[in-house]
Amino acid sequence: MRTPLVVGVVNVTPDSFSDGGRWFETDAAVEHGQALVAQGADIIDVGGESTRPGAERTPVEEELRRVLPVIEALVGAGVTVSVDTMRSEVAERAVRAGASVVNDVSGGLADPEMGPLVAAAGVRFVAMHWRGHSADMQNRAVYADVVGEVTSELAGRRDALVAAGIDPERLVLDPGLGFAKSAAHNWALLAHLDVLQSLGQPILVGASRKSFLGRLGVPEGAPPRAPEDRDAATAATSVIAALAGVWGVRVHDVAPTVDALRVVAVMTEHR
Ligand code: PMM
Repeated sequence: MRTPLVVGVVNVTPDSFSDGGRWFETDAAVEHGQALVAQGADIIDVGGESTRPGAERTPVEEELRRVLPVIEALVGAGVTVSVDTMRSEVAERAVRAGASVVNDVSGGLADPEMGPLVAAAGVRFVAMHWRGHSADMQNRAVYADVVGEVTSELAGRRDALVAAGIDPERLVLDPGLGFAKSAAHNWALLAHLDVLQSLGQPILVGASRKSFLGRLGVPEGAPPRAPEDRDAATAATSVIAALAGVWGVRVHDVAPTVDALRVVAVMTEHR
């Protein structure tokens, strides 16, 4: 069994739920990306648009202003960079700046130019399960069978993206925990990663600091744990994902996940 890659998150945004505002200045974002690499991240995912539930869109010029200098500096320092964007224009500029992965939470649905652009660029593409923009996505968290529906909707995305020219070997699928999903939906998807794995594509899991983890051990009606107090629970989800054989995990706090994955790797050697 291969240990999953660790994708470290750098949000260059004033308002992300998990780390909003902390890495909003270019220098702070670059330094943070390098710190995550020092902790063992394989890829740094740079995003300039918050997708927290209820979020409005960021203007494209502002998104470019946020992410491009951070990507350029990290690539210049030898870091493998992913750009977290739903816009083909941002993806194109990011790839020109040296990003080698495009991570699109809409899986190519928000911008019809995304599939062809990524196909032409020949970079890796992460297509996440998505049912609509963040402003009202939680209204779309309606499933009779969340695992079956997410799997078949991702299979549909794969077919469309491959038809647009993306190399299947470079196409990663992601169940999109927290996006048009309730806590119960997220748990069901984590419990059935084997079903997603049966699609035959590499799978990325992004559970890090999400609100379903913030409810753990908290009495009904009490406020959730702060996002930074969800990192041990996040590392536990990384273990679940590793045991399912996924391609990668996307996390904010890299060190605990790297350690947790070491545990899985050494344990597996003794099987
Ligand atoms: N989650 C967020 C943003 N981008 N990308 C992928 N591929 N998968 C995810 O689960 C995902 C994502 C949520 O916001 P955050 O950057 O604060 O974690």
